[in-house]
Amino acid sequence: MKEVVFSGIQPSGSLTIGNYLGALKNFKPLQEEYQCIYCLVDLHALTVEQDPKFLRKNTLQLLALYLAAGLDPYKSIVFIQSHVPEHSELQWLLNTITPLGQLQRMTQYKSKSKLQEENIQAGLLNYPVLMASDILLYQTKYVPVGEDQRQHIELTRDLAMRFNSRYSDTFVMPEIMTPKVGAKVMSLQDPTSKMSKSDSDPNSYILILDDEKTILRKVKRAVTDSLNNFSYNEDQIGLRNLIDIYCAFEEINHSEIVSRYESLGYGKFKEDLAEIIIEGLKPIKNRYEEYIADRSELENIYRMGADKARKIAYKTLRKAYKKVGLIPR
Ligand code: AQP
Repeated sequence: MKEVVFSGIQPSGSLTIGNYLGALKNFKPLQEEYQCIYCLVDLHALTVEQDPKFLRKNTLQLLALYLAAGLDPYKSIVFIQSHVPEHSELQWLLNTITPLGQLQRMTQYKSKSKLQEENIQAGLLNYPVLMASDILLYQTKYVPVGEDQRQHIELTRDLAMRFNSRYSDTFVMPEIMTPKVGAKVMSLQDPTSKMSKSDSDPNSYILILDDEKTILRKVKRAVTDSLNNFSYNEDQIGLRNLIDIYCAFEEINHSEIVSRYESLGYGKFKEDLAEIIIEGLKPIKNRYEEYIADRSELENIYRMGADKARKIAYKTLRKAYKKVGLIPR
């Protein structure tokens, strides 16, 4: 029996290179060694207001990107979260053992609730419990995600531990799996905050599907500093972020980049970086165009994925229901 890897991405917009380097890029190589389950977490996207038309479009776009990034729907299970109702059902059980205070301390809740300060929705607070349910339903061992999800994985572990110790062993204890570089790509306009697909400033992020000119323009506009000192350090966080992006695309060490560009300067570095991003994304973009054009194939894939996912999810849910004293259906 292979160990299980589970991860998901929200169709809350078009994917950034942050989503790519922190998560998507790392999905494909795991398929050989593990039973991989990759979800399109559409219910999570509802924690902020979505235009229904765009949500549908973004969900199919995300599926096409998963496939373009090399996910094989016959090796991995690829499905849409809302097609497997067990996710919401297990969430309810987990809600009953989740302390409110722990949810209120979540960094992502604190930052996103600022954007809806007048009218904070309960779904935003509860989102990490749904994420715990996503992970625990599949007896997941590893969760490949970006660094911003660490706190949510910790909560998932706490809930698994609480449930297991109250009702006996039910869930596998999951572990976070983050990439060595690219685990936290920062905004190009404000390198103190992370790059996000829902940022209101499009210059703060690069999308996987951005065209070449746009990528070059965004990289050139990226905030650096006026020190004119090409080095990798804590005081030059804008430059450091760009070097990290370079390292993640090229899979080389930052000291190699510093020695390559210390005499060439910021301008040449930015030009080359844009080129590296463009080249790195090109194969995915090309394959994406093929997948997105075949709507019926996308439908076959997500239906097949949901059928497989439901079989596993139902088994776990049934076990959890029995343990807490619910009469099996
Ligand atoms: N800036 C980032 N650097 C590295 N990894 C990142 N991830 C997100 N941003 C970065 C990783 O991408 C995966 C999918 O994330 P998500 O869509 O489920 O939610 P998110 O973390 O909230 O991503 P965004 O882009 O910030 O979306 P919005 O703006 O909708 O909230 C996760 O593995 C995440 O760690």
